[in-house]
Amino acid sequence: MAQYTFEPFKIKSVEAIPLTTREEREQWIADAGYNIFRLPSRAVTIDFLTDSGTSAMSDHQWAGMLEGDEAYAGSHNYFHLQQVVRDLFGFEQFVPTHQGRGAEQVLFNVLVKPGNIVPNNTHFDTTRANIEAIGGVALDLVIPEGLDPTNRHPFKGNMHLANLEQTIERVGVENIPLAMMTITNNAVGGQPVSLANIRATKELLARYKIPFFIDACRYAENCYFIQQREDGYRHKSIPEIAREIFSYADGFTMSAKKDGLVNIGGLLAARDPGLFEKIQNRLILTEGFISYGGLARRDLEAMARGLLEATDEKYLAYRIGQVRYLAERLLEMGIPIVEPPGGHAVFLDAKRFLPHIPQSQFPALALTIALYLEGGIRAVEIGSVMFAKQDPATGETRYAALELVRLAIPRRVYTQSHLDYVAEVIGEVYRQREAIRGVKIVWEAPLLRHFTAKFEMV
Ligand code: P70
Repeated sequence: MAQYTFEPFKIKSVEAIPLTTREEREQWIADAGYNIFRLPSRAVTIDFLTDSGTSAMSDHQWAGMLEGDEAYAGSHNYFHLQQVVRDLFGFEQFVPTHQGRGAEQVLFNVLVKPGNIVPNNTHFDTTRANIEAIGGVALDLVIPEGLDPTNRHPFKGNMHLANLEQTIERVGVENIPLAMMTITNNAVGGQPVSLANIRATKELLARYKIPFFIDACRYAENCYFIQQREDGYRHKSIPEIAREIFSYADGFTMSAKKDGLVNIGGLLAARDPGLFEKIQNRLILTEGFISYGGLARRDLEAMARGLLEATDEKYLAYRIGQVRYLAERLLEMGIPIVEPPGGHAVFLDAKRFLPHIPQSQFPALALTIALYLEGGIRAVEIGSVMFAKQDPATGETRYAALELVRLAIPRRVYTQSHLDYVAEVIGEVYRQREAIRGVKIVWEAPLLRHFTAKFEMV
């Protein structure tokens, strides 16, 4: 039987969970055009849509909110955040942003030109879209193990270094304004990247003088995996590992809605003074002044405190343990998932779960709908609705490499019995899997279509 690492906190405030009937859910999901993003949260019993901005803040963070000094410029909460960014990441120059994509938008607008290429281990949806919106090309270069759901490589998020070098040689340094590394690698299953791989990526890029940026939203979870799995790090603390990771970076973007343990907020940091000046100017134009970046100052205080709390080893052991617990319960029932489980979510492998549904009928979305209908669980499709592309030359559809359903677990929100309920619901859906039908798109937006598209059952 799977082991559970108990919560290193007790509950001070509670929020009621909506309970619904199957008839109600059938109505809700049809009204939502079969898109779980269109469901009102009062129709959802267990909300595993995302771990982003959905965490529970601590009493210490809430107390900090009351200490928000709502000055437009130079609030003391900004200086507290500056101290934390310096201590944790070793960066002197940073700006707050309203969330991760705010940082991406500012960075790419000052660095990326149409036709430029931006390699990454794997871009997530908004990073890719913000590069493409400028006319750039977002390139995914994860190692092949990362695309094999059953391969138990300990660092499946790693960058494919040979492919990165070949890419640089092929397209030319002048066409690559920066390269990125997403830790953990969300799109392939919340999989970690090793410190050896981060160091080697930096060394390779440094030889070509290409700036190296980290997409840092789940960096603390990545640090925990390094501590547990990588030779030489067993006795290093999480902040020590973080300092080493970021010592290799020329800058980073971060959605603090993940390992910042806040409901809203982000960060953008860069070492180069010339670049940082451009960042500040763009930030003032689009996000806000440099000492608040689109956030209330109370939000900066919550972020400063949350960033520190997320590096606590007892918290991380519970956090990663919770994801592993759900994964093991599903594996005990023979349910196909991405193995080993990653840091923030369990990913169901829809290609193996629903082999009778072709990719043209979006098996991962079909499974997402089935989970909602069976138990009011809201998961998210990370497959061809999110990532399929039209080949510009032939007009043919290139489907996503993986068809996954992500069960993203909000931090410090759900307990073991919630996870047991989720496992039972998925077990029931698995028993009835042959009856699940595919879906087709009836309406879609030109960019980031997954958020708003409407579907019909085939
Ligand atoms: C998620 C959300 C956000 C994200 C990320 C990485 C590696 C940047 C960002 C942008 C997005 C999402 C997906 C499905 C449902 C809801 C939300 N990821 N880099 O859940 O950050 O959202 O703050 O602008 O994962 O993975 P932000």
